[in-house]
This record gives sequence, structure tokens and C-alpha cells, in this order.
Amino acid sequence: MATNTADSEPAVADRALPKLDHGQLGSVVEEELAAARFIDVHTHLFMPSLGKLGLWGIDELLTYHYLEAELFRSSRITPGQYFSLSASEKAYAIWKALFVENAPVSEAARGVVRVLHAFDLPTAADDLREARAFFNSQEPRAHIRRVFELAGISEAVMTNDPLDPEEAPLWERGAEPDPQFRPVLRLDRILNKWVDQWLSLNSQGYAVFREARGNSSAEVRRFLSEWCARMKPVYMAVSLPDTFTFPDDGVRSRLLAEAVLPACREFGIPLSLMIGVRYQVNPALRLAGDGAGRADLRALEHLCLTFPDNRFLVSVLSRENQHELCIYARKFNNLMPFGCWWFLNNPSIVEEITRERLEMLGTSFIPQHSDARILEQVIYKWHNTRRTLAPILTNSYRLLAEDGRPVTRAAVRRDINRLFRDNFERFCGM
Ligand code: HDL
Ligand code: ZN
Repeated sequence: MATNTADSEPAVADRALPKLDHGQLGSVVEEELAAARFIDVHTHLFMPSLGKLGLWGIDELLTYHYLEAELFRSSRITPGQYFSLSASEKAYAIWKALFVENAPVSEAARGVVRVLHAFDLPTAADDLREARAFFNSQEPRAHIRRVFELAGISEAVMTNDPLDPEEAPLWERGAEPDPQFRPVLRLDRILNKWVDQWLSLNSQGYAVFREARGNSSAEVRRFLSEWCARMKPVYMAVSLPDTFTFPDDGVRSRLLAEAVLPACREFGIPLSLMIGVRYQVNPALRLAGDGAGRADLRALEHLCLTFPDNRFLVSVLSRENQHELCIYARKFNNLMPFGCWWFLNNPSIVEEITRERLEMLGTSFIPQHSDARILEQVIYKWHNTRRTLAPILTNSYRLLAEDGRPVTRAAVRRDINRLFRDNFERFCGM
């Protein structure tokens, strides 16, 4: 009889364990989701040694760009007036408009309520005095540990920009690593803003040129290799417009093929592609000014096909691209779909995306990331993920049982571990 040549790890001994009946399924899935510690595979959080780059506390939570966009729909304040306010005045303007004068029913607004509730702070106060006093009294490192525990995550994967004038010097001076935070080498300035950024590289001694000709690709690769040695990223990442094409005769395609993908192969790490942004649809809103657009995923098809030795972590911003992303993931096992990104991270859409992924990919994908910019956001973003996913996973197991294969608690635990840890760790070669 053919032996199972799959991984040597012992198969879950389903046979010996009690099968779960319909009545037990839901509560077992909820218990196992609650007990599991997830890896948050994409955030904008920063490890403590990166200092002030790390955002936390009530004023930062309220001035999240998602809420800034919502403010301008529920207040007469103009963006110009708003951005001239102080941080605490901005926070109070948002609190007043979205939390006092209206019910905070949007996903981002209810998230702030969840965070306040998690710390037993008033969720309907007229002002922010008590919340501010609480957050201001927290010791940062202890607060991070407590927040991660409340969120049920073991690690947060960061977004680190080697050309950010604030962040780069901290790494060059030797920022102390932190086991709860994983670095990522972010490439937007190189791949999307080369015309503005090539001089910065050139001034650092890399012989690159405006048209990225000559030795430019090799020099960008040298830059990336030096930063990989310094930062030890778990992957490289770039956000890409809805108009992204590959191959084409532009600089981005050339640097992707000749510098970025070879460097990823050299260091054995994936490239994360986040595709579908329409940048600065309304520039007056600043960080809140980006929109979304349907991308032509044939670019992704070319990349997966042309570079079979590279691995691609992929999230797409348009709801209309989700189904075809699942189809591409079925064609290419060097493609790992992850998360319900940005404008998709709402229960109504998370449900649709997660169900079609389970139906087409089984448990071979990464359901969610938080994209948190402010530390405490992971509390609500992961609470919402567990709340939204529990009935979806339960339904999958219920259908499986109805069709003749009841599951055990051990199988549920194994699958949740695969979805929220193993798939990422294996794909990144961690
Ligand atoms: O490019 C990205 O990583 C996006 O996630 C942007 O940061 C975006 O502004 C965001 O915060 N989305 O949640
Ligand atoms: Zn992000």
C-alpha cells in the first residue's frame, strides 16, 4: 500500500477522539478560536525600540484615518479646518461627531468602543478625560503585552520602510529586536516612487539612475540585501495601484524582476503584493484619501508563472477581485491569499470572502490580518475576526458532518492553527 509521503507530522488521531455533534460544534469552534494565539501577518505597529513611531492611546485611536473619513460625513468641519487642529482637538471633534451626536455603528467607530470596554473605561462619556488619564498612565512595554494578550495574538508583523527618514536611522543605529514583532521590508518608495526616491539611494552610495538603467537593478539588489541582513524581514512588501501591470516596460517591472524577486529568493522570503489601491482619490483627506479599484490580476498570473521559485503573499483591495484570487491560488501554490484588506475588513464582506476561500482552498489560506496602525486596534480587529469567523467555520464543519465526516476538537484546533499560524510560518520559511 502506498505510504503517505506527506509531512512526517503525526496525523491527528481523529479516530480515537470523541466526535462532536451539531450542538457542540459551535461552542467548540468558539472556544478553540478564543484559546488560539494568532500571528497578525500585516500591521503598521512598531516594536518598542522604534520609539515614537509606535502609536497608542485614545487620541490616536480616534484620529485613525478610517474615522477621519467618517467625520467629514457627520460634521460641517472641512478637512482644512480639521487638519489645523491639535491632536487632542481632532480626537474630540471625532468623538463628538461620531460617538456623542451619533451612534458609533460603523466598524471603525464600534472598534473604539470595544477597546474602551476592554479596559473598563466609559464608552459613552461626553469627554475623553478618563480615557486619556488611563492610557497616559500605561507603561509602554507592559501595555503592549497586555494588549496582545487581550487581542489573542502572539506576534505582530510590522511595516518597515528603509527609505523613511525617521525610521531608517533607528535601524542603522541598531534597533533592538523584539520577539513579539516581526520586521518587513516595505518597498513602496522604490517600486512606486522611483522618480522621487532614486536620488536618495544614489546619495547613499548606490550607483542608481533616474531611468533605472545600467547597474541600477544590481545596486537596488545590493541595497535590499544589506537591509535584509540588517532588518531580517520575514517578507518584503509593496502596495500596488489598481492599474498595476506585469510585465511592462516600466521601471517597476524591471526592478521587480531584476532586483526584488532575486533578493527574495536569496533570502528565502516571500514578496507581499497588496494590489488595488487608487491613491489619493481625494487628496484633501490625506491618509484617508485613498480609494479602491478592480485590478487586472493577469499581472499576478505572470508573476506566479514566471517566478515559480518565488512565493507571493497576496491581498487585493477590490471585492470584485476576490473570487479570481481564489482561482489563481488554486493554479499556483506559490500564491498565498491573505486577509480581508482595508475597505474589505467589514463582517458582511469578510463572511463572503472567507466562505469562498474555504470552499475553494480548504484551510490553505490566511484568513485575516489587522492592518492595525494604533496598538489597541488589535483588540477589536481580532475580536471581530473571531466573532465573524466562528459561525463560518462551524458551518463548514456542520456540512462536513452532514456529509459523513464528523470532526473532533483536535481537528478544529489543528485547522485553526493552520489558518492563523502554520500557513504563514511555512510560507515565510520561519
Ligand atoms: O498600504 C498599506 O499597507 C495599507 O494597509 C495602507 O496602510 C492603508 O492606509 C491602511 O491603513 N489600510 O488599512
Ligand atoms: Zn497596511
